[in-house]
Amino acid sequence: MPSSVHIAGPERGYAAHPGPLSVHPEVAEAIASGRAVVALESTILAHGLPPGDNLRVGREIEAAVRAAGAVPATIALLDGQVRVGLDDAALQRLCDPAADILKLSIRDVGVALALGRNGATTVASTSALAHRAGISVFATGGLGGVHRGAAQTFDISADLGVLARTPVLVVCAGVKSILDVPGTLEYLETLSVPVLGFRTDAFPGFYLSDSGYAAPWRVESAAEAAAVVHAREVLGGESAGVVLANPLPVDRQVDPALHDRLVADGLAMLDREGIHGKAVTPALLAYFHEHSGGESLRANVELVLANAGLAGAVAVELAALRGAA
Ligand code: PSU
Ligand code: MN
Repeated sequence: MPSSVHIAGPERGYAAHPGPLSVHPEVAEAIASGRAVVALESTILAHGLPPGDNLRVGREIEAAVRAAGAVPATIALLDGQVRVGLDDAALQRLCDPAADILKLSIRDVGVALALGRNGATTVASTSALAHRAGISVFATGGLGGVHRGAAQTFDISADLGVLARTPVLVVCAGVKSILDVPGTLEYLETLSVPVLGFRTDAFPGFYLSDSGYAAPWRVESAAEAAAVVHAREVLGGESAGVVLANPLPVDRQVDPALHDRLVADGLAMLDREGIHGKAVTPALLAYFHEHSGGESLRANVELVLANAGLAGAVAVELAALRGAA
């Protein structure tokens, strides 16, 4: 990768074995000088948004981070390297449905590297790799969570376990109501991951502004969210991340009646088709995009762009706080 440089991550084990982490020069420079950087996941591009829209949206997400004054670092596995910060050619490959891009959670990353496979990173793997590169703010659409029926299936997204041991702030629009929302909130409490509502007392439900469950904490500004991260750094001893849940404005959410119908039909489709494991989330998203007359896609794009902008603003505030400390 001539256009990238290798850097050693902040973890001692990693520094001893720099490995194939390839950080885009612009990103590496921003990290080294303490400027604001926002990590972005690539599963939303390769497996969450329909081909034809994903590339445009991927570029818009990066632009939203830049507009807020931060440097975007989309993370993916390409050509035997973990790439932190992508050029447009890499974004194009990720968004090409013919490119055989796998969905890689953190457990898959080493395997895919060894076997020479290309892949997109989930919230779990993006958070872990961002932390290793020295990035502490991350924007996505929706967090994975506890699935309905998890007591039988054990289907709980690895996103939650990684957040419990990775000090990264994840800006998301809550979790989709295809999940067990109260179960997810309970599990985040068990894992000691704080959850902040952004200017809301309600935990957002992705397509819906309000999931029907309360957010444990509320912050009013990007500065307050950054202050939370900074206070935890100063306090020390906390290895967990933070969830910053940013709702769609009520007048931009998906119509609740349409939403409830889609969720019921989508869950029935999974049952009918016998879909389970890591295929569940992409299959449901595709189902919604095909059966909502464009509404699920519109809402998904709006919320991810809003999250990218907010993450950029938080990263700017956090850089200022660290610089002032
Ligand atoms: N939510 C979305 N779009 C997505 C995802 C979540 O609205 O594309 C992706 C994220 O990458 C998340 C992953 O980490 O799905 C969760 O997958 P699973 O439920 O298999 O852990
Ligand atoms: Mn799962």
